[in-house]
Amino acid sequence: MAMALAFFLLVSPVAFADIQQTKYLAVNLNPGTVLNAVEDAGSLRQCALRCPQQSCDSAASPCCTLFCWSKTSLACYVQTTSRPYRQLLPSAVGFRCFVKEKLSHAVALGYQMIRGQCVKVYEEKKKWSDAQRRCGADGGHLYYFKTLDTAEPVINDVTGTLAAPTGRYWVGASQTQMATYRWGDGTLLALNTSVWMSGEPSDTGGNEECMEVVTEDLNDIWFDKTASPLSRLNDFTCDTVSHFICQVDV
Ligand SMILES: [Ca+2]
Repeated sequence: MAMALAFFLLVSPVAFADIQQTKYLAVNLNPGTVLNAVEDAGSLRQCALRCPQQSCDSAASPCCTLFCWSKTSLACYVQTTSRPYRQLLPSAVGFRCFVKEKLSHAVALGYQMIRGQCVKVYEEKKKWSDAQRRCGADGGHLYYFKTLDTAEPVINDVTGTLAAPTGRYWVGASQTQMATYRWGDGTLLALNTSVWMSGEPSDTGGNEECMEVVTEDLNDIWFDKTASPLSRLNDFTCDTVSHFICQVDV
């Protein structure tokens, strides 16, 4: 069961421009928010300095998306784009948390920071192209990923917040020409990669050009629960209305 991860209420802007090039804004986080490292820090300033200051524009280097510090326990929690550890914020009380300024707009729209990625699953259902437009209006795009080992915990956590999940979500990949599939950033989605479910992409009827992630098969006849890593990608008809996952780049 995914934790309740939602942010709530951005509060007064407090920037750390004096010690970092990147500004952070104060934010309240729910307990159980997934962060990925905890260290001791004697001050809020020291905690802020534990955030790697690299630009998030480079996938090769880690960047810090948010951090929290407790004056009581002197614990410093950080969330970066690269650290694999899973730490849960133990309490909303006594912690001062800060999110990267660039992401504060998305956070105010209900986006969550999960494993260093800024994502939101929509309860409403839309066609793939309308879903892409909805994400674009938020300043983002349909969620895309390159490997399931990094995407799977993000997908599980964000979709776990839905009241009535269907197990099928539009993501940012499509068939750009016959038998050629690309992620939303234009990179090739290879046919032999393990992200595909068994027998997919099937392009059934020559009419399946948009990609969905399948997390469960409610009819229990199609989804291979034993596959490891779980293979989750399916091509499907673009006009089907479905839940969808948006992402704002960090
Ligand atoms: Ca298919």
